[in-house]
Amino acid sequence: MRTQVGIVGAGPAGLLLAHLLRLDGIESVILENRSRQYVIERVRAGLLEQGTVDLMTELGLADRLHREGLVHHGLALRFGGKSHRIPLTDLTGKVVTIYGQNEVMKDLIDAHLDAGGEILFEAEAEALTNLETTPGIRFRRNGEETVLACDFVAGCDGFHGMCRPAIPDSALTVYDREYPFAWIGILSESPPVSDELIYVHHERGFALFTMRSPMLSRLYLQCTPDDDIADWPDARIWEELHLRLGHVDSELIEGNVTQKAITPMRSFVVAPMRYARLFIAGDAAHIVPPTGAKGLNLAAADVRVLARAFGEHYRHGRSDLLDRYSEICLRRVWKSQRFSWWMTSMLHRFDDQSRFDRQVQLAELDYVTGSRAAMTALAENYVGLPFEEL
Ligand code: RFL
Ligand code: PHB
Repeated sequence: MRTQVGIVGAGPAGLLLAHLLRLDGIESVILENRSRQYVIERVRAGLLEQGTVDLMTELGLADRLHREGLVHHGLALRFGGKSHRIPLTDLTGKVVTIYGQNEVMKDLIDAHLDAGGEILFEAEAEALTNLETTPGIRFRRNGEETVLACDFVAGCDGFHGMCRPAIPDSALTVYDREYPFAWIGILSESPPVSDELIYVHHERGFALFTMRSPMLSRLYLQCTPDDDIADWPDARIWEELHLRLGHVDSELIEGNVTQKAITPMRSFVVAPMRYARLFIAGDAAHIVPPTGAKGLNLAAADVRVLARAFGEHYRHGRSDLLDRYSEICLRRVWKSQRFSWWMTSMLHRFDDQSRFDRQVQLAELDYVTGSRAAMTALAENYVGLPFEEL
């Protein structure tokens, strides 16, 4: 088996890359260890930057996204029992769109298969071979081992994948930060409490009120990293959501909870995002805490650069952009890291916080919601910084 670019992982990074390459006349094969059903049903991100929506539109993949996505022009930061609106569009001229990652996955998978693209589901990549010369990906499918030979490997296999660990430790620098909290996330069959997202800073802990559709709410609560989901029956979650939200104009309606999970929080980067003929992208190379809604958007920004670099290589025989891939991506990655860390630090409860630190945190919230300059800084990061010039 042979292709030009062997892609490990059919998440947003792997699939967007495959589409970009196909449109540029470059062959790829995607290996995905999970089933198609599993990949489509996995509930994760929900907020797309305008640049991500524009990329999907350019690729001709955004018909349903434009029909069903919810366009947002602002968000609320809520603390001290009051909501403060950040008018994202007034401040930046841009919008963000709520459209579930699982819907993005459905659209990308359907369109890629319709166009004759190759995705092997339930095919687990086990080892990468000859990365310096003639790469291969050894994978197992239906109990059989096969090698996919390729010119390059794109490691799009997420944080727990096998591509990053295939790079010798001595060739990578790891930057890591863990937070002393996690999020419980639920999906509830009930209308959202507000048309716009509400990020809540509360002494009981952070909460986020977001949505998937006018009839489906997505809700998050700060919890501890060692919390057990079994200790969070629905009634306890709703009680906490009510307490942290406090009194707002419309009522928080409780619905049937269809999904419930705990997500740990970390910030993580490896550099460089390349080793020989292996290029890593998306969560395989970096993780952000979800408070800034950047993970999927960063994955899209990485593969936009990577696809362009492969295009230059195959069309003009030039490797300049491949050589600069990591450096170009990491500039955006670090700005997203900074923003996600900042939002996380400003909005969460820290148990070991000193009285001084607590007052500084409150002053930060007061400043961010009171100064046009500070609101603009938040807004331009939130809607997404411009793509890098290539
Ligand atoms: P993914 O999505 O993890 O996909 C990797 C794929 O690789 C497969 N795989 C393998 N396949 C073959 N062989 C192997 N050995 C393999 N090992 C792994 C996996 O099965 C999987 O299909 O990585 P990718 O493509 O880099 O995409 C990253 C995004 O999924 C992630 O950053 C976002 O979900 C993060 N995120 C958010 N991002 C946003 O931009 N906006 C948001 O609003 C947002 N909210 C969130 C989030 C993530 C969350 N969780 C659950 C972590 C909210 C939450 C709660
Ligand atoms: C979501 O809708 O799931 C979502 C939105 C914004 C975030 C994180 C998650 O910051």
